Amino acid sequence: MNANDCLKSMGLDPKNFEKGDLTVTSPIDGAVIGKVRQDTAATLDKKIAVAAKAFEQWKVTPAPVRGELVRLLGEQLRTHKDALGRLVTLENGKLLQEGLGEVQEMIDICDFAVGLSRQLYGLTIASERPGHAMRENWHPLGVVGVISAFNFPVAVWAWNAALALVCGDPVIWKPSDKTPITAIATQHLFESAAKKFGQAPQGLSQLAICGREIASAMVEDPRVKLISATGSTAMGRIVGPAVARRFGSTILELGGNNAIIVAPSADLNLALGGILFGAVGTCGQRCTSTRRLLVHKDIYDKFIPRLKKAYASIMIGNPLEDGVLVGPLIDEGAFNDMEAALKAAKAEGGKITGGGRTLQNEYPGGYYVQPAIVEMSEQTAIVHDETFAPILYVMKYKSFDQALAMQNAVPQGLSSAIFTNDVREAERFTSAAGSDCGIANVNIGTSGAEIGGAFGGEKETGGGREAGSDSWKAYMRRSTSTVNYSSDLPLAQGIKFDLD
Ligand code: UN1
Repeated sequence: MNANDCLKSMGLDPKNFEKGDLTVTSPIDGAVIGKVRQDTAATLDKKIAVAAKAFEQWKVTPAPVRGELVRLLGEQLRTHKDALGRLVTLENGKLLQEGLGEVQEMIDICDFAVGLSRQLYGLTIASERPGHAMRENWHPLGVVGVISAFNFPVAVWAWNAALALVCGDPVIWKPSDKTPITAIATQHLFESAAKKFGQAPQGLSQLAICGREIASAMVEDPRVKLISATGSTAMGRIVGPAVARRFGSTILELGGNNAIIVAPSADLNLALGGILFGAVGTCGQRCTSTRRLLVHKDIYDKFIPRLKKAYASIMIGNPLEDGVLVGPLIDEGAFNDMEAALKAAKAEGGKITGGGRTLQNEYPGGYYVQPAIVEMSEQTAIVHDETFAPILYVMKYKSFDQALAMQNAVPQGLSSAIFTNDVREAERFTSAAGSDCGIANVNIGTSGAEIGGAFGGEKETGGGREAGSDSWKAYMRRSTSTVNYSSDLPLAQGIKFDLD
């Protein structure tokens, strides 16, 4: 199945991808997949108005009815998992397994959201006044703007949209301009679900395909109550303050600089698997990718040669082919960033194994690289940066306290992991005195989180939480109601305010 076959099997006409002003190429070989039409400031403005109107109808549709639409969306995704997963691989370059996994994440969050549509619970609260009842109500918030990155071109939308829709909010989605075709396909599947559902207001889910300048209008528009943005910390520094200025709310899911600690008691086979999937999986282009490895000095000399050997045997190549574990980087810019980071690491004393471009004869238009291991004596300046490429900085530690301090000594705070069989280390790592990240794992790697947990991180990662647990609350507004069912009017705090 090529891209056109994928589109056709989902019910889209490939002819609609022939004339647009944005050309989309595949990272696999640089071939053009299609051309898509971009929004202008005027079309985006209209979409926001349509979404605001849709909100009026959607917010009073009962939540379990809203859930039925999301159930139908999940059904569409199940039916078209193969085609959409393959299209993700073609447009983004991740392995077919990972493309399918991404669509599975969409299905999973739809299932989660359907259940949630009957569980948008508020608290009842004990009132200090006699004959009074107090409770919290969760109400729909309004239009939600979703800004997503190329690396999870469809799943991130689903984490947001499935929750927003059951919470009563219309969604406008600005996908990465590197991956708009999978977004158009996803929107089409949503529209098929909405048609079956039959009661969705027009414009409940819309796409905004545009560059930064036009998207900034959505970020600044007070009709868009929540902006959920996934991308770099640099992007978050622009989006966060712009939304805050108008007192809108944000969910920011920004850069990570995720470390794995390998303790002396670790099961090294488990550690090896977790490190490989985390560091070279998705060609190091997950925000949860493993970027730092902290290995205890007593096992360093035994473990690092094993790791290097495993790296040397990894098959790099076309992500559609069986056996391949590392596909291409997204584009030349990503390759240049990797080269620059390796150059800086070398200048800062790093000892590099791997790195550099490969397969340029077979794929002159694709940027394939050898994943790199960089041994550093300490966490120098470059180790504090997130480079979206398969570079793993490896450092030695002497004591658990030192490992924890190193783990926490970077500006980002998304994911972290420890491989240990020492229960005291494991518990300390996940305790308040342990990892300062939004995700703290034991005996699994830093990447590949399930949707059931709240996903996101601290510090420069932005503090937002998406997907499971109670992340849904960010898509709703809370009102506290006190109802007096007595014949008196007692005041709180015992205040007397009588006329006589
Ligand atoms: C991302 O890279 O933006 O935990 C999200 C993971 C995936 C999500 C990554 N479930 O690796």
